[in-house]
Amino acid sequence: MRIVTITFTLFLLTVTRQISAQSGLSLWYNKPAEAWVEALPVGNGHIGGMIFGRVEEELIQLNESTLYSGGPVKQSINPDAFQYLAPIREALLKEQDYSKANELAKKMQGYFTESYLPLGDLLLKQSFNGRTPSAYQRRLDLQTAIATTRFTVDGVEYTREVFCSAPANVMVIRIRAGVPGAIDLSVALNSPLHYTISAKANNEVIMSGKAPAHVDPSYYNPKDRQPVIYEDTAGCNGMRFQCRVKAITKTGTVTADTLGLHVQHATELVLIVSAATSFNGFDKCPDKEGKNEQAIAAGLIDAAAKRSYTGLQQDHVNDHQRYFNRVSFILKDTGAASNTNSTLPVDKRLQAYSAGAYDPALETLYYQYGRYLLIAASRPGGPPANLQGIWNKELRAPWSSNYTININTQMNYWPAESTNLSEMHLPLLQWLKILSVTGARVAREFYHCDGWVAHHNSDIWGCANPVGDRGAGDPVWANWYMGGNWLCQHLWEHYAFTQDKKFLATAYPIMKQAAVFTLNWLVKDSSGYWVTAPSTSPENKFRDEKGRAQAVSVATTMDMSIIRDLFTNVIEASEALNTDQLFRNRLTEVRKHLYPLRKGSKGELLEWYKEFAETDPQHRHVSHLFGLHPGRQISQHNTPEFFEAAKKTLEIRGDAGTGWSRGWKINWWARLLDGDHAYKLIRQLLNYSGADGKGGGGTYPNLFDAHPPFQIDGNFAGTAGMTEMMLQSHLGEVHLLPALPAAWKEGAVKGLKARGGFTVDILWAKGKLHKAMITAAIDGVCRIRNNRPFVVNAVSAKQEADDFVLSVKMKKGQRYYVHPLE
Ligand code: FUC
Repeated sequence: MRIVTITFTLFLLTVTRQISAQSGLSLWYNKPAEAWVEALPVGNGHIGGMIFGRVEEELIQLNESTLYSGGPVKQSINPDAFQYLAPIREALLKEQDYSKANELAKKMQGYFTESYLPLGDLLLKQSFNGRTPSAYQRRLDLQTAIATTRFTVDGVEYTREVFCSAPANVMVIRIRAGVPGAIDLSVALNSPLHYTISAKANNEVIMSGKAPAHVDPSYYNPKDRQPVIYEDTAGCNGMRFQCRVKAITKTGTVTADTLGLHVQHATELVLIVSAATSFNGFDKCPDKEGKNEQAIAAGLIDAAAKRSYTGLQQDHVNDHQRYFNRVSFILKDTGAASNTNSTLPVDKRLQAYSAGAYDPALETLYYQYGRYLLIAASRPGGPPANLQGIWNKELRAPWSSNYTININTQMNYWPAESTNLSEMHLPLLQWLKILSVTGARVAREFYHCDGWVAHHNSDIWGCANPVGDRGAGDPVWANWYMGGNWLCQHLWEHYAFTQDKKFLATAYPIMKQAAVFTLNWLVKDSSGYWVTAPSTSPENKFRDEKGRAQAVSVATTMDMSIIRDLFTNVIEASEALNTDQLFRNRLTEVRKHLYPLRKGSKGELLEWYKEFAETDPQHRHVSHLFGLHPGRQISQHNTPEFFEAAKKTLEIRGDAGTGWSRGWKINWWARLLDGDHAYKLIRQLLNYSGADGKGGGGTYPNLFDAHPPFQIDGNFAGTAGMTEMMLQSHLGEVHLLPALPAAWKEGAVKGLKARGGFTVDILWAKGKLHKAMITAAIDGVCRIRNNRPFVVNAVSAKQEADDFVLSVKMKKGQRYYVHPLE
């Protein structure tokens, strides 16, 4: 017992020391990246870089977060769509003719979204005449957001550091040699888009280019059609872009020409990279009405060049740490002393973990990587993180690297609030304003409805129509009407966590107008319930009575769950703002008669209006569990029957799936309060996919999420899910350690956020709460829940079923300690 206490006290001391500066947070390798998914990402929400760490020909693949094909969404693209709405409803509600409904749905489609594009490659050629370097290491330090490559050739140590500064809005590269004058190097730029290279003075190289006016998705290849079109003579040509690199060295010489920069005899060299596009908002043609990208790129580089490297680096580190250091998460390594995992390069470590090795520090590294990636990909003022965050090398990226809003975009932002990165949520919330404008046009044009609607895909232009090139899309994904409604949850969540009423007042009209559309969209079925028709369950099919696979039906569980969630959030928002009582009453009334959740014959939650047979019982989407997560309709105490049904559904679906599907399952199992099963899914998510993705869903060598292919959402779902295991707050309570797995025996987390404006630190030992500290952002009541008896300010919690619960009146800014009663 004494030994345990001493060990734990030591652990606490370590925690206190480490928690403010969590150590070991880096990804390192002992060889350069060959594949893109081995390269290391840096970013400032605007510029993204994938660093390969190669010796003689270093490659940094570049992105600029606004660089998309196309221009503002076109209007009146399918004025005929509306005429199919009544027939499709008739086919569904009267005839139950799902095949007919499917064909009609196709007639109600618009155009595909545009594509997120790569900016180009930055190449650093430094010849060592093929000599083998020694002491090679490349590393990404998550705490400083600096990537370093280090190696020695002929006794000379070379160091390359790269970071993307948000304050200076540039990428900065410093190359150093251990021996004076040892750096001879050239810098080149190229791009898969149209571009030209020019040189300015003697030390700057400029790549100026043009994005295509349209790029088709990679899965859409009709005959007689160019997938990439540069000239749109009738409409709007694509955006211009520019990337500049300036070399600064005190010791060496630099010349510049159309091949790039040529540096000789330098001891230390700093390269500053700026990038800009002519993107000027969702409603302006980036060609005719574009911004002056040249002036922007030149201005940024000139401003940065006036600063010292140390000054730029210090500003960058301070800025990054202001966000990153808000949360620490450590797990005590209770494994054998011979555990050497942390001395292995990360890819090897992941392989060992994937084969079953115990490595809690890899789990916390993965956790913090999710937070690192969100800080790097999503910054206020910029666009939201897309399917690949901001990192994409392909002209026709998988699924256009767009916003897929039937799960993926939302998933990107699940950790934003709970892991104390609320500011990083803002790009999504700001973009919703745009989507509500384009979505209002679509609601009117396609359905003659008020309010606004968005379907399953969008982009920087706010595409809101059902995609499919007017009939070529499969309704199983294209004709889904809940994208906007679901995204509105993020507006509410931002308020729920921050309690920022000013924000809520600006968000409320967007939420309300989504509800207005929905009130227009709902119809009554024969039993008097409000239902949606047409309706799909992303991206799954059922078998109709004749055994045919079908997608389009009535009132899928996801539709009804999202609508219930939206209405609840709008009702609560109108209460918080003390506004709109009549509208609130209307929503409350309609909510009572929404088609309800139902159980199937296996005890599972039904996905469709009827108990249809499923075509793919292990399908990656489990959309009907929306009410369990990210919704709040299903819970152990409020809806025990559906709580059990949700569990059954997940058991039937199984634990396999694409990266993001596994990530969502962590969150679901956490909400089912089953920490061990959630932990099993962490292991599934951290399954080593290999650089080629052949290992299946999971994680690439650079810890990027593997669908496969790469899709960043799973990283964020992983971080969010681990947080849900330690802290939940969606039911109006701060639930401490709701789903702690046996594998996380002792640990500590600091700086998490809970709804209601609370900041929470938790320490646990032997799988039980040891101590927690809660601070409130506003005066108010905090209802605390834990599965063990506890006290706060000498008041004991009361037992409620298996748990203990206590409501504590809190004063803004004061600390409240939760102690277990032994
Ligand atoms: C949805 C998913 C796919 C993929 C794509 C981007 O279509 O069903 O698995 O994640 O989005």
